[in-house]
Amino acid sequence: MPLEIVRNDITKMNVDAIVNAANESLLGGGGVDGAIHRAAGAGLLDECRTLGGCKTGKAKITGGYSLPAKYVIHTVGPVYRDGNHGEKALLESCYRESLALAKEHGFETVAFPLISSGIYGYPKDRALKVAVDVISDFLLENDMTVYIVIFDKAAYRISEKLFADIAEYIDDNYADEHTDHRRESIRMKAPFCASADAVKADFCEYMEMPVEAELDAKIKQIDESFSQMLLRKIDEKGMTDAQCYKKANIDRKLFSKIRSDIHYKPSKPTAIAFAISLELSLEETEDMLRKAGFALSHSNKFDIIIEYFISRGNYNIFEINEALFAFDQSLLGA
Ligand code: AR6
Repeated sequence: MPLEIVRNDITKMNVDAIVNAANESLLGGGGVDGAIHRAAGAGLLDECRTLGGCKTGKAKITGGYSLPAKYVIHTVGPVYRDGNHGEKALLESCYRESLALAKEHGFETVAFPLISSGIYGYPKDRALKVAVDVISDFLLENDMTVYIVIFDKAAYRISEKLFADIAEYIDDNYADEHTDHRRESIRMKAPFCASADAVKADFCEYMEMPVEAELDAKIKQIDESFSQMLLRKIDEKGMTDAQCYKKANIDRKLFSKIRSDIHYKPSKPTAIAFAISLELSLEETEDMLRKAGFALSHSNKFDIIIEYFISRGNYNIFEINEALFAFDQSLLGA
């Protein structure tokens, strides 16, 4: 998955490069900087001494020494004062410059801490938003797997308002299986109906379609697999394949597999990620999920959160993932 938010100690990440939230001297400090220097060993400080420091918003690279990561990209975040001193632009620049260095070195995997969000005081929710926005923009144009590493759960909070809103939506819907009473009554009637035609007519009246047209449409859909529906929808939406899988936060290899195997059965989070990327309505999402053998259920928090976002027309996969993470659910994507 191109962007993953994980809870971990960044010094344990086995990636091409981890990013260090350093200070302008590049000679070590507290927080994540201290942890990285301790885990890397003295060789890291020796190399840092040769770099001549680093300006706020810029980035420099060293080896990883005893870390599992091969390299360390050191960047210097802004000290947060009140948000009116160019802090956001500088923080964006840290992510951009670090990603540019990673790209220049041909890295495939990079892990970031939430820069500036500790000792430098940048509010964590806003620091996370900056990270997600800049990294997702970068991933629209580049192939790389980027991790945002969250050290402690408290560091990762969606806004109180959104959290409360989703919590209320879950409360209202959890385990309260949605029942369409009309559909239910048709189902109930069927066993007692003398004539099959009556049931069919009732069904078609419900669907407000002529019987033959309805049946025709249904039969045509029988043979359409998940993969075929996905490709059809990409065309209908006028998207390119790359736009679709990148927006879905799915990597190219997985997309190629789905494209070349019409019977491919994706995982549920993958199927939902495509529905979000294609901005499908709730009904279309359910249809697409059915083709992969899944459904959205009100007995499941994950599903309710997805429904919450789709029904509000919010298709920002990174925001959805933030909310899923906040509610301890698995994230969307491959
Ligand atoms: N793994 C992942 N994240 C971590 C880890 C870890 N091992 N340790 C802390 N964090 P900070 P800053 C998180 O203070 O705000 C240093 O002294 C932490 O919870 O490390 O950019 C430098 O030398 C927080 O969310 O960096 C500078 O002087 C995030 O990493 C100054 O601190 C960043 O917190 C930089 O301050």
